Amino acid sequence: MGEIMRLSRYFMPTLRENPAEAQIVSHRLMLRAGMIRQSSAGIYSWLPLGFRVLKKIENIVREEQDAAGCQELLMPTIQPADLWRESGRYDDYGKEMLRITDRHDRDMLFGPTNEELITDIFRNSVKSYRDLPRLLYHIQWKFRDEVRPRFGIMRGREFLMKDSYSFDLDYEGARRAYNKMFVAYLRTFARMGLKAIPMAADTGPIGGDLSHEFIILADTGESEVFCHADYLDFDPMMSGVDYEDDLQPIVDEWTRLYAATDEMHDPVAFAEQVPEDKALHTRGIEVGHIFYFGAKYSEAMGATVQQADGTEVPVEMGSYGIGVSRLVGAIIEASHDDAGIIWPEAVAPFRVGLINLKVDDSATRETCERLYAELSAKGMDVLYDDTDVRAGVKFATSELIGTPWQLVVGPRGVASGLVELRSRDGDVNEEISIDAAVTRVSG
Ligand code: 5CA
Repeated sequence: MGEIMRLSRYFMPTLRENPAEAQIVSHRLMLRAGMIRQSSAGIYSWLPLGFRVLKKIENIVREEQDAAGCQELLMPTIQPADLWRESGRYDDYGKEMLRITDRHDRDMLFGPTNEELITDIFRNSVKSYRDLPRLLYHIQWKFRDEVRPRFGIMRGREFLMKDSYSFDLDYEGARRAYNKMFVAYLRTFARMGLKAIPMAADTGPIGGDLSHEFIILADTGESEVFCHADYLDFDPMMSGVDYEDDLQPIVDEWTRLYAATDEMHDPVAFAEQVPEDKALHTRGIEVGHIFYFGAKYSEAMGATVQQADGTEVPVEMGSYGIGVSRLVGAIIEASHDDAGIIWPEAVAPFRVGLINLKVDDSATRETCERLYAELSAKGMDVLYDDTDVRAGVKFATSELIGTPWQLVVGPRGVASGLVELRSRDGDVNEEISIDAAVTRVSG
């Protein structure tokens, strides 16, 4: 067993009062739980508790990208302006791009996205159709000098994105890559306890003619959305999905019903296709966005491959983004109550909050340490509240930070071999033997 994660020594600066600057619940709770601190407008530090959640989300994204056959690499945050001059986006991007000059007076920029850089890597090393398809991704910080950074990390200026890029010989290949990402996204968000609905979307500065945004329904979301309510009953995990199969039927099923963001909304089609009692007109949070844009970048930047007959063609491309840091806020928007965050188990910073009600009692302390050791041995993340404060304060902190399980240990229970087990969602609240408790929370 490693070092015990003791709350008395853990850097988690919680706040009792609601911070005045936070307009939405996720921002309020992230500040109050000591997950993040703002360093300047739209730029945040991730404190230990927030960082744990960010890493868990990042890992789920990574596992699902890998499962879909996407390969991870890492591109830099700072890019040369010349690549963006080639694609024509250096001027198009306007004030949203953070422009930097190095000591040799070369124009650089902090990447808002990576289409140009990955196209440059590709064109320098891939020359033949035999080397296709390729599907690559990285998870890297981006910078967009947003006019109105707001809602904490939900619309930041610096934010963590997973971005994938596909390279194929023809439209059919590009469509296969698009479908792989479409299915991987459904699974990724479902694993985090989210219901993300793919919606027909505008392509904006990325460009192209086929695009879906993955949207979590939430009143505080920035996007206005219109969709068929039956999507909420679909099964996004699709266990047993084989990425080598034709995924078009799955994508067709998920795009059969009406779902569109504001920019793509067609009121006539919506009224025709969706019965009134199924029509959802609400708001949502965009957690992912996928694009097919064909030869937009490959043509401009000369990323061509030789075909079997010897002729050269620009590769067909798509790009696929997930807002990794935004997801932390989106999950909180979707899962909280008045007392605090209710983490889905897969992304919880700690699975168990172990609460010692009487820190100066040796039997209670020994029971806590034994529980800590047994849970850790089973691979459970445990935060041990060994602070010397009132029980009410401990419960409030525990509910604020939202660990899925709480194990409450006090001298009276310990004397009869019992601890109290509570689940954060309120479903479980019982006295249970110490051994049963370990099995129960690690099951
Ligand atoms: N190159 C494409 C796909 S890789 C791209 O940049 N797409 S994007 O602009 O839609 O961004 C991808 C995802 O990043 C979005 O779906 C959103 O979840 C997240 N995102 C975008 N802007 C911000 C921001 N200012 N703060 C936090 N997350 C953001």
